[in-house]
Amino acid sequence: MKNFENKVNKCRRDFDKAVLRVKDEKSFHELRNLYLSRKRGRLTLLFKELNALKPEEKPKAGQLLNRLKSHIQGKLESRKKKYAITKEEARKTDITLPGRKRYWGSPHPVHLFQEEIENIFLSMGYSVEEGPEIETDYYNFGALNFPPHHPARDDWDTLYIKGDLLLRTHTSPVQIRVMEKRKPPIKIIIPGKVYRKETPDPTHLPMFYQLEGLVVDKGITFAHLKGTLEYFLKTLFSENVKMRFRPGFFPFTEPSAEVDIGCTVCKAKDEECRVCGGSGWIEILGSGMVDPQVFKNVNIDPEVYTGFAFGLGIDRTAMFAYQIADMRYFYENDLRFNRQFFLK
Ligand code: FA5
Repeated sequence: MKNFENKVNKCRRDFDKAVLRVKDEKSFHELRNLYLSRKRGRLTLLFKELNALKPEEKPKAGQLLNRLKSHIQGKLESRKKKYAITKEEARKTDITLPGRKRYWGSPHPVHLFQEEIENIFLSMGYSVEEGPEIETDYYNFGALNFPPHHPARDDWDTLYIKGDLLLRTHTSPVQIRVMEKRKPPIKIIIPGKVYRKETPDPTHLPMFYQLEGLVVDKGITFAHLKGTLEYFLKTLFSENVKMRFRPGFFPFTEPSAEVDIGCTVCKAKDEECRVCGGSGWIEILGSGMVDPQVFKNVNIDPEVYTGFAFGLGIDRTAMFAYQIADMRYFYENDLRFNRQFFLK
């Protein structure tokens, strides 16, 4: 009996090793025949040996063989499933398909547009300045001639942080910061993020980008302002861009003007245009001659120097340049939208 038990155990060990090599239908059938074939299978032969055992040994030996048989059948079955799955996966993989393209990161469309604008001004000899997004009441309002409680502040309502700290509502405070440090001639642009208490709609955002311009020197006139903006808009859009200066009010410029361009979305043809409201015009910037009081606030003599300034909405202008009907698309982070600009 001991001898028989040893043979059963060896058969099991041999099978366990061999079954790991079953990888396809052919090796499966070969192993199955080797162990379970009705005539010469190793298990069949062991069953035949039962006859040679003593009658009292037969029940235990029979049990051992039956256990080995279900072990072999079970393992063969699970092996079959495994290679069948592998085979199925191999069938599903189409190696002739083109590889998946990975997209590289890219600057945001508004930033790309900002660079385009900066390049035009750099070519005119301007330099780039920056300032903080968290400002004091003095730089955002006071030094720019907004007295406390003046109604002009209402249009620039923002988030107040603590004490007199607030999120800046425009890039104009950087004019003050630069003029405090540098004396004329000054010829700068100031791009940056600004914040306002606004309900988002197709042409308004609570966070957007502005680009400020400031030129201060002896003999600067409104004609310089007009010529500069005309050159800039023609270079950015086209020779045929329609533009108009409209009287406006800013506490820090006098006289002040707002600049509109002809609506590029409806081309003044849609009375219900969501962008221009049917007027055919859209405002893209505010501008004017630096108010003498602002010069006094930074110790520049207004009897000697004059200057002009302007503040352009970058997102708003990008919207018209790309003919996008809603500025909010820029910030929805929909890659299908953003990728259109990566290709440019
Ligand atoms: C100003 O912010 C002034 N600081 C501009 C200025 C600078 C005037 C220097 C004179 C001298 P205004 O609030 O109009 O002005 O904003 C300027 C431009 O920012 C607008 O013409 C528009 O293009 C853009 N803008 C204003 N509000 C929003 C908004 N909520 N969402 C997106 N763009 C806006």
